Amino acid sequence: MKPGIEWRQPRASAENQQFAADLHAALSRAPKAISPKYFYDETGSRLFERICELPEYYPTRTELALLRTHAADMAAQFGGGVQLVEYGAGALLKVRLLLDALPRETVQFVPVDISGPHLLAACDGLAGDYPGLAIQPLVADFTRPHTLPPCPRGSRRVGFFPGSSIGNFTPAEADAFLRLAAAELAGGGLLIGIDLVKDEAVLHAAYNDAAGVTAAFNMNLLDRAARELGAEFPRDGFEHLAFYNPAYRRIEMHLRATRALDLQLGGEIYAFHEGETLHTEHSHKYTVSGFQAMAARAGFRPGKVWIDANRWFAVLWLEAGPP
Ligand code: AVJ
Repeated sequence: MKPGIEWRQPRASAENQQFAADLHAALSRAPKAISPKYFYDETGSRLFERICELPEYYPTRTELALLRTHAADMAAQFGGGVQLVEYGAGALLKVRLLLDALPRETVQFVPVDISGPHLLAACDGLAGDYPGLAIQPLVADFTRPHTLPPCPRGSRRVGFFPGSSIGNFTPAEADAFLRLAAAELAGGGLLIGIDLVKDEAVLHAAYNDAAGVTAAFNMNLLDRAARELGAEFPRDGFEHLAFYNPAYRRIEMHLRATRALDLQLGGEIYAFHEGETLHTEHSHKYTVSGFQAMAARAGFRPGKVWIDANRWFAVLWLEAGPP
């Protein structure tokens, strides 16, 4: 084998195979579209961390400021003992602000994430910084039926879903998630971060940063396909496209072919015509009342809301009715 092509050899893993199958399906449908979950390999996760620090990307710092300022008020909604369930736990940074406001011996923390190694590494870090905290990680896809550890006697279950991650869901998927959460959090509640509808220029800048980090993050979807699956395509034939679609109140991200080109994946050839896109993500924006109405339909009773002075981002407390 010639040196220089070896890196193209696919690493066979279950995750790889799922990516390959989903990418084939994505490229076969019209319009072409793939789940944003495939952004987040090592490289993509690092790029996302850089996005969170961009001057244009307001959601992360705005939500962190809300958590920092109002953690005690948020924790007061939880009541006494709490089984705190974080959906899509990731790096476990934001939850620390809540944990700092709760008496440690009254908390059982249950981070749920689909990526086992990442979750366990993050839990190790958390355990080191929060000695005595009960941590019960659960490796699972939280959008699908799963079984949480039993809620300790005398505690309420409280869900935590920060980051406007729910924005990646279609309204139907968001509704399904809220129904599932309302059922498993019955008698407790959900603390959720949502990105708000706002001036389009602010939204546009947040997904079209001057440094090009979001473009690289978007392009990593195809870069990853090249690295892991041996996909071949003219890399300079794709460009980052992100725009606000007011009809759906969402940012859409696409990779757009700047000319007619072919993408080769596992022996199949997928043709793109000039201007054709692969839809890689949507990021829905909500109004507080619109989101509360959707949550109410799913079985929650809307409670306190914390919003920044610009009204760019909100953290909502939602009470889950009795079982
Ligand atoms: C992690 C889904 C909340 O939609 O703003 C950031 C992902 N995409 N820049 C978002 C993202 C492009 C982010 N979420």
